[in-house]
Amino acid sequence: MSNITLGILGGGQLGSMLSAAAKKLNIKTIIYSDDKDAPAQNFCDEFLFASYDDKEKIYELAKKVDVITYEFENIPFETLNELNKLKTVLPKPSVNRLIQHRLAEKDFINKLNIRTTRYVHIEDKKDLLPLEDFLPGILKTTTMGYDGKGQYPIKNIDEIENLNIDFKNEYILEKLVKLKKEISVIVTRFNNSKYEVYEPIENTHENQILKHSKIPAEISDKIFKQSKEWAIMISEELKYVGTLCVEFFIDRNDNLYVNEIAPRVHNSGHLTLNAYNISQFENHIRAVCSLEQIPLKKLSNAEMINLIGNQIVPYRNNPKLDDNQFLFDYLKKNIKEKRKMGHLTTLK
Ligand code: AIR
Repeated sequence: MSNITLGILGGGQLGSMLSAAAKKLNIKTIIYSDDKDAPAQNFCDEFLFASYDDKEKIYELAKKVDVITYEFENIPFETLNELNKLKTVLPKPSVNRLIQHRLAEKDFINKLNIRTTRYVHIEDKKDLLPLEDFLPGILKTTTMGYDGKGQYPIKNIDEIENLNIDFKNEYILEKLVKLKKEISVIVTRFNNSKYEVYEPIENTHENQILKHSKIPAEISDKIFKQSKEWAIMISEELKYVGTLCVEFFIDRNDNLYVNEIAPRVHNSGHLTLNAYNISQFENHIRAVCSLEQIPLKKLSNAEMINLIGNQIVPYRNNPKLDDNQFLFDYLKKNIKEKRKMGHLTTLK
């Protein structure tokens, strides 16, 4: 019986699945969220509802736990940094600060000689005008975006005139690659520079939200090897502890590009719950709590579909599942358009 208590900042579905994995390892979890309806309160041992800048509550959390992690990169850096003075926060807060900022993140990746899309920093609408060469592209806020939030596709120069966005934020403009497909690689790095890497996962998106993931990805041997190598390089350079996901583009000439890094467990890795001996969630818990590292074993091919918005409803009412199907309802109170409400994994 372990007597570790883990604090988790953020209370969405990722927090739920982390809590469930921790429970299996006899680790207690305290979820801290600024959403009073946070679904992870259904899975944790204790729930603290407070804003992320509530100093008193943050101290209360620190007092109660042995180690702290987070499930959402939009947790303010100052909160993580304050907490890290009191108890160990893993992955370390500086990782989050780097990756929270798209420009810093991309500069970091390029310094490792790893290819990204072409990008420029945009502070004002007029910065866009000479950048026809970067179109079609996507304008993205440098901070605080996820699931397509804060992202604006721009097809051609005429569209710039009609852009109705707030330049109080900073942006980057990324040139689109001639996309063949998207994959992700999930890696868990342990304290001693050891790794467990999952095989590349092939992903499809709808309206900039992940819709479908599958293993094996239909990719060349070159891409299979390179994507895993780059994910390991990135996690090593960050001295990362925990589970991390690298999202990649593959272009029509079979070139690989890093799209972005998620410093956390990732939606594309939900199929690892059923397709591997150890899921991305369990590996994250093992790494941040310094538990034993167990070699990964793939048990099955798999595919996962996200249930977005109303798509959860028929599954809630009358789920007819086959033996090889696993339904996860995130138990979110309010169904909203574009909101991830659950997922269904099918083993193949
Ligand atoms: N999440 C974190 N980064 C990207 C995503 N999708 C997960 C986290 C977070 C939840 O989505 O688990 O807490 C927020 O979901 P929602 O539906 O409340 O916006």
